[in-house]
Amino acid sequence: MSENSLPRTAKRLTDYTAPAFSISHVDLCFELDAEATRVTSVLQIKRNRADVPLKLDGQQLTLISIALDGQLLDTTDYQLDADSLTVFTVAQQCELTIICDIAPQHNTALEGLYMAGNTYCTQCEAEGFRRISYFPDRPDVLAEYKVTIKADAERYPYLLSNGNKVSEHIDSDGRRVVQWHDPFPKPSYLFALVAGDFDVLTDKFITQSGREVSLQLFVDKGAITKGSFALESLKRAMQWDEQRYGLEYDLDIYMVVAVDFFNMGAMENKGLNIFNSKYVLADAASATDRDYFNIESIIGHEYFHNWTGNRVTCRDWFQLSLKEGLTVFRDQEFSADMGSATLCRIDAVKLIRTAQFAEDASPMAHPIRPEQVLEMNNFYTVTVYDKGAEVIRMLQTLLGRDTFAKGLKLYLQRHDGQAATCDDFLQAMQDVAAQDLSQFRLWYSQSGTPLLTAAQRYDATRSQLILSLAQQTPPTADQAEKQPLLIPVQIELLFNTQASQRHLLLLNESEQQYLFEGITEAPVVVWLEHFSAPVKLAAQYSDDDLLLIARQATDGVARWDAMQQFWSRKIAQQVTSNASEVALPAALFKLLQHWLEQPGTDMAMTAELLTLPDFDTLAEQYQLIPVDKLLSSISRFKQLLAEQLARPLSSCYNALKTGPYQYQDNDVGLRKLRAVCLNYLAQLNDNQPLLHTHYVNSDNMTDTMAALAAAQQSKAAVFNELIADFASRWQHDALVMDKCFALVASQPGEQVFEAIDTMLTHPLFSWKNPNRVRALFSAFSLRNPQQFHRIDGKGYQLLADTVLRLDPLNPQVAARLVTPLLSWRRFDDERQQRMRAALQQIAGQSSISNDLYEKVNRSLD
Ligand code: B3K
Ligand code: ZN
Repeated sequence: MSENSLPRTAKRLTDYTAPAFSISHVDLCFELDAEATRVTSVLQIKRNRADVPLKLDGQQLTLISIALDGQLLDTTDYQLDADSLTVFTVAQQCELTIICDIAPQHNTALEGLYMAGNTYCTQCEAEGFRRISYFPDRPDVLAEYKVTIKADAERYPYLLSNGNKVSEHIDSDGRRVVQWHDPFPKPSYLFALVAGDFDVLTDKFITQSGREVSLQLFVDKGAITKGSFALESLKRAMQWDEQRYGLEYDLDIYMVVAVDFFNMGAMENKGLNIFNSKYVLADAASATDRDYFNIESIIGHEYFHNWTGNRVTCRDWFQLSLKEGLTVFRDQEFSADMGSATLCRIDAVKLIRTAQFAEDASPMAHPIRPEQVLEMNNFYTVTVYDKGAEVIRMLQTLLGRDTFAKGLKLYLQRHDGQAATCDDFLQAMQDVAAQDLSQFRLWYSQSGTPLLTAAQRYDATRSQLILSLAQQTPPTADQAEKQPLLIPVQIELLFNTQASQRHLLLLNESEQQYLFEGITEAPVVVWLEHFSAPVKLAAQYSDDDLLLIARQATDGVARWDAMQQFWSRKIAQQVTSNASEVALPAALFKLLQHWLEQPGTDMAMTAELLTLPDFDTLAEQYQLIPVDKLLSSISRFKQLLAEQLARPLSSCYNALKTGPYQYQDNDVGLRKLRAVCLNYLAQLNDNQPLLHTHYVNSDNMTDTMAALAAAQQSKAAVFNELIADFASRWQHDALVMDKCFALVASQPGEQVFEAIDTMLTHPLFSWKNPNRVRALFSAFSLRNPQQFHRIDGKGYQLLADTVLRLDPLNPQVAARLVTPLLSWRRFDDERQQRMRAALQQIAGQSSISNDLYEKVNRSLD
């Protein structure tokens, strides 16, 4: 927490200077105590620059003593302020010993060392280590760590840190004392410590070079059976990285700990990953297919960081996408290889089209390598992560898979053990590809979503096809001027004969034309196949063209996308048509019916083809979002489909049966398609008993959630009955109660406000637990457009009150929650006024965190 009176100056990428001091070794000793943990830190320091004092970062630390080469310093030798400790005179080389106390029990921000229930754990990325001890807390200071942990032996059977365990004994005070050593130099953000009592799941992995790695998964007592999927996923990830990129794990032990209080998904600390328990624990009864998918993907993500992030880390935090964009790309490729590649890609595209496009259009717009940051935690964004992954994907498309893999190898070899930059990465790619990537580099520095305009002209007499592409990136809040980018545009030409051609077009100017000879009929062009670039597309398609692509395109993503475009157009027509009802072509119903009657082998894909775009996807096509008209148009078309297709929906639903629950591709697809059918059928009044039956007959959480979600969206009376049963059945399981909280908070009716109030009194709800807070309030603000965007502003007010209540406890979570309010300029006057009032109420508080300050101020500027 900073006072408003403190200077709040953003850091800039251009101000980077190399560290004035390096630290070769860190020796840390922790004497754990909830109220006063004593941290002794011995640093071996080397000066890199003359004439500068030694300035260390530190926050919320109680300094006990400092000694330089064994000599205690007195207060005239150093200066202490709220964020740093400066030692005036330091030799070329020295040993600095700092003792301070911290209070994990009172650390509700969940940064640094804190208590997750009875477990001590840490979160140091980005700048949490400075809450543990005074240190140059920046990613380009890499040191070798030795860690000693002392704690009550009975209450803390497991004392964990990075690297390999060196020794363990009980001392004369009955304390367990464990020592760890991590041989790989690392920045402070990768430091980790965990102390607690757990159930442990163990296994081993033999690497491709024959080394044995011990795998250990630590979970809450009693949860051991829920850990096996995560552990199996880890082994799959280890094997995949060896096969795809030849990358092998490097320590003798790999530990994963699941904790119940965590600000995000997980953290890749060297050799000791710490996970939000939501992304570790799973069984059929309590986890959905989506939960299983997420666990595998996040376990993979954190594992892949061992090379892309840990062995080669970031020089400064502006380079975050160097490790995150790349590692998201790697986890996406892993998930694609483990299950349905098309579905994975569709998921990624949905995220870009909703959250990332929205971020580009918001006051927080930034390039994947931001240039100016006040609070680093605000930049762990969908732009840095997911657009960053799209940029890496484009590079792979441009260079080809093999050259890209070689480039990655060269980058890792060249920079192993170093803190690198995005430019270093691109340089390695450029060196292997012998291709000039200077224009491609703009993707790193330019924010915003390019708009691609595509057109075609066919000349039958010459058998020529001329394709034209134009690009234009609208100005963003952070950058007015934009330049043309290098955009890979994959296309497929579909001919009546069912023949097709695929090409890769490179667009590097504002406008370009491409000539194809020997084309004997006018094709339908599938533009931007597989979403080959993170751009918006304007192409002149007829309804028939889109339905043809949806039927015939080779790429599943393109087929799904054609249906999305079809619906976006119909909904846009409905939005502008005032009272008259936009008709749907008979060919559409025929096609949908065909899919329902013959869902094929990839049923998850069929489910996607049958699903309308959601509110957020549609909203990104408007500068000024027509909230009410969008909602009513979506709902009208959904109702129409349910009525017109009632019979095939019902037959399809009845024909789909699975055996006992398994997380396996075919079954996942089948459950997904059944859920889509159920969702439509729930729109029809005489189908209410079906929801009940689906719920009662379910032997797994996926089907249970399908019934609850369908009941909730259809405003069925049965929802109240089912959710009450669900809440009572799972009242003791916090992770499942999160699903209940989210369903309650996203119900479209106005009773939601009272329902949220009631949930706040639930014994498992806690303002201190980010999962609980997000389950209720992110679900409300992100998945309940009807009530969040109420014209009377009650939804905005609820969010503002929540954010203000949370900020003193956990600024990081508060700042994430506030996001939907920031885009107030994109709504009608009345909503604008109310959203702005909510933001002003937040900005007007005498003391708000830097996290919140940066976002709210950028928005009100
Ligand atoms: N690197 C962490 C994220 C840390 C977020 C700090 N606010 C998890 C990940 O991306 O793997
Ligand atoms: Zn990551």
